[in-house]
Amino acid sequence: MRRPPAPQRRRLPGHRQRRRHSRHLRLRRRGAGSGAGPTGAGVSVGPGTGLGAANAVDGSEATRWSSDYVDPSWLVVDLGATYSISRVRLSWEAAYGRAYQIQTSPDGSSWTTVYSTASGDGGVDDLTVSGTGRYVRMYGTQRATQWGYSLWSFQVLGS
Ligand SMILES: [Ca+2]
Repeated sequence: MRRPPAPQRRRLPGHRQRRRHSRHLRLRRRGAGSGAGPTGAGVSVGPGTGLGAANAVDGSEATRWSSDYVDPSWLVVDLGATYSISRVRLSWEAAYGRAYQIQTSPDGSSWTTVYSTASGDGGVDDLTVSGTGRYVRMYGTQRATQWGYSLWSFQVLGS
C-alpha cells in the first residue's frame, strides 16, 4: 500500500561531520556535539523503506539508497532549517530515474518543483536550481530500469 510522504525523521548514523566548503549544507546528525541545528536533520523515503535511506546522505559514494521497485518513489531530506538552495547533486547507481523532479518545501507537505526531467540518463546530475525550503526531495515518477531509484549520494547546496 502506498503511503503519503509524511516526514519520517531518521537519525543519520555514521554521518561525517566535516564540510567540503562553507556553502555546502551537510546534513548533520543530531547531537554528538557536532553543532547540529536546533531541530536536527533527517531523511525519509517512500513508499516503503527501500534500502538504507541514510546511505544517500552519509557522505560516502560507496553506499547507496534504493527505493522500492515502484513509481512514484521519493527521498526527502530535512535540512533542519530553511535555506536558499542553489544546487542539487545526484549520483545515481545503475538503477536511475528516467523522469524525476527536484522539489522544495517549507513544511514537508506542500512542494514546489525547481527542476524536472523526463529524460534522465543516470550518472551524476549536478543541477543548478533556485529555491527556498527546509525540505528537498527527489520525486521519481518513471524508473529507467525494472529496479528502483538508487542513489549513491544526494547533496544539497545553498546558503
Ligand atoms: Ca552514500
